[in-house]
Amino acid sequence: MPKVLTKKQIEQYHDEGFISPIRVISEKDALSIKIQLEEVEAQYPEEINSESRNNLHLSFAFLDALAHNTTIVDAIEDLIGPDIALWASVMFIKEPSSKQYVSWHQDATYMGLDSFDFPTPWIALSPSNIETGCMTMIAGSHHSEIQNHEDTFAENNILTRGQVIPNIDRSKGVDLILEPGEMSIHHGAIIHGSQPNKSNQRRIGFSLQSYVPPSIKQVVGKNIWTHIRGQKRKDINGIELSRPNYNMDPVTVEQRRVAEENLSEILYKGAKLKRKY
Ligand SMILES: O=C(O)CCC(=O)C(=O)O
Repeated sequence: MPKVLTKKQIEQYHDEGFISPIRVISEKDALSIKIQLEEVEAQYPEEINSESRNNLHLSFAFLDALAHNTTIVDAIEDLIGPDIALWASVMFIKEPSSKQYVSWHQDATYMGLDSFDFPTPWIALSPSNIETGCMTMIAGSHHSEIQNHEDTFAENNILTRGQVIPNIDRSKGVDLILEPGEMSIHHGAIIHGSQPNKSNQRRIGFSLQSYVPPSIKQVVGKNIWTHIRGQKRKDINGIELSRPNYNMDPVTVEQRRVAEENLSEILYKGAKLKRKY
């Protein structure tokens, strides 16, 4: 018996490559997380900024709590089973009336994992819709192989390499409209992207990228993970990360540095340039 998802939602994930929307927390709680986020952005600008946006769940306890949120993890368990680790997280912020966008891509391309079959929840901390630049998915595209991606390093493209899959027909896209506190879940091989934020408010999405079962291994860099639920991974030469006891816990802030260096090596392997995110 699934814990959170319906049979139909599980089928939709497998058939179309995504599920949306799923309520995780109330709008009020999402606003409270947004307020905490903006407080730490002001207080620790070196730790959290547009270039330092990965693995913030290691620096900030309120984001660690979201990564362990029961509704999110129950939904993931419905898809991948009871033994769950988190590989990384990314805070995707598009500023009001900005040109930042995300080109068509498949997450699994550069993640260094030996499978493409893993789910990513994306939690809206502000409204995510056509005006603010929500994610758009090409339904069913996860059934095909990983496509050729061209690295563009385009200035306003907020993907690491500005990698893009050319010639995607946007008219086939499905826009994932989310209210604050709702999430979508997408498959590691689905083709997706997002347009600029034309509104006068920030568009903030926390991408838990991704939850993996023990059968999926890191094969490009070191395997460094956060244990979430069930049996702990026992990977030889792997590192299990700790959880922050409070914001800017020095133990996990230091672990974040190690995880970031490793992630950067993996994401930019073979690239001509390396950006700071
Ligand atoms: O936040 C966005 O617009 C894109 C996020 C994304 O590509 C992802 O979470 O995989």
